[in-house]
Amino acid sequence: MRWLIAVALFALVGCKQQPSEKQQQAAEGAGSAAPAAKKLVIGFSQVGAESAWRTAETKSIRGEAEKRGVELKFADAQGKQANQINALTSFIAQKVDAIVLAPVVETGWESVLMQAKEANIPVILVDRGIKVSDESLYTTLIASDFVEEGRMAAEWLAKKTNGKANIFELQGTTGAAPAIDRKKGFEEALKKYPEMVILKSQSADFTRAKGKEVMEAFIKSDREKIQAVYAHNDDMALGAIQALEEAGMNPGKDVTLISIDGVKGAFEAMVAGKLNATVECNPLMGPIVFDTITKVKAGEKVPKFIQSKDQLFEQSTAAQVISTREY
Ligand code: GYE
Repeated sequence: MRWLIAVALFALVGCKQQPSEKQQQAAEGAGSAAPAAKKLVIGFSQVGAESAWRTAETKSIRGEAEKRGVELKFADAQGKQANQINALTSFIAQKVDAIVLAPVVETGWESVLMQAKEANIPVILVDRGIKVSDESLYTTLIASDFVEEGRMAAEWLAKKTNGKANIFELQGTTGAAPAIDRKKGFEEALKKYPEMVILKSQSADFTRAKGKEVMEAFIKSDREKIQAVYAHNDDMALGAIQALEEAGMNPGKDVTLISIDGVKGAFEAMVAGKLNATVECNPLMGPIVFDTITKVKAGEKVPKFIQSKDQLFEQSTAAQVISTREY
């Protein structure tokens, strides 16, 4: 009987605890009832919910926090930097263990990040970079190379149109890193192709509704000239497709469209023959974000830029890969 109890007890303890937890508790509790490991408390200031990409990112970070037993304080800024600054100020006052910030725009962060630094709270930037005079104001940036995405889009479009096209560009949110850099990379790569011309370029704020609205204006003023559309994200391209169809035009055929993100809706539009290509920008950041925070909290050094890998997808393979898409 006694050995049975011993085996049962051993099994219980063995199942419930991972070795690292056991060691930690032994170190903390030395002998008597060991206190539970301290729960990490993280503040996450998110841009908003402007695109399918962003809701996928939110879901990934929230899901991973839950999986790891991390307490996540989530603040949706509804596209406003002022709301993000308020959220950060409040996270600092609450003495969170780390801050995750997806900054809506590049500039204007110095003062609030200074407060975080003084409070010794590491700041992990996700998906968008910032411009600060002192790089030590944030710990690391986990994101894609947007300039490279822009270049990939331009090269693909030049090839598709034999180096000759009137392009209409839908830009992301004014002042946001992905809008600035996706434009920069695209223009840089187009320099090699003198007959690839951007005729109009306007912000549509990364949303489907604005993408449709701006495209409607382009159609009104330049209907006969529109040969290609470059949208800084899929949602705006999907809005543009709607506008083109409503105007009796043929997106994907008379007008070549390329965008960035690689969301499910883009793959559906490619399968339907209405979008020609998309450059993937991976939003599934949860695992890498919390791995990084764990390292930082353990005093390990992490790189200043942790780059996500991007890949271009075209209509021709969309039907094959759509079922494997996770967002
Ligand atoms: O491409 C767009 C979103 O910052 C990389 O923001 C992100 C961009 C993404 O709204 O859809």
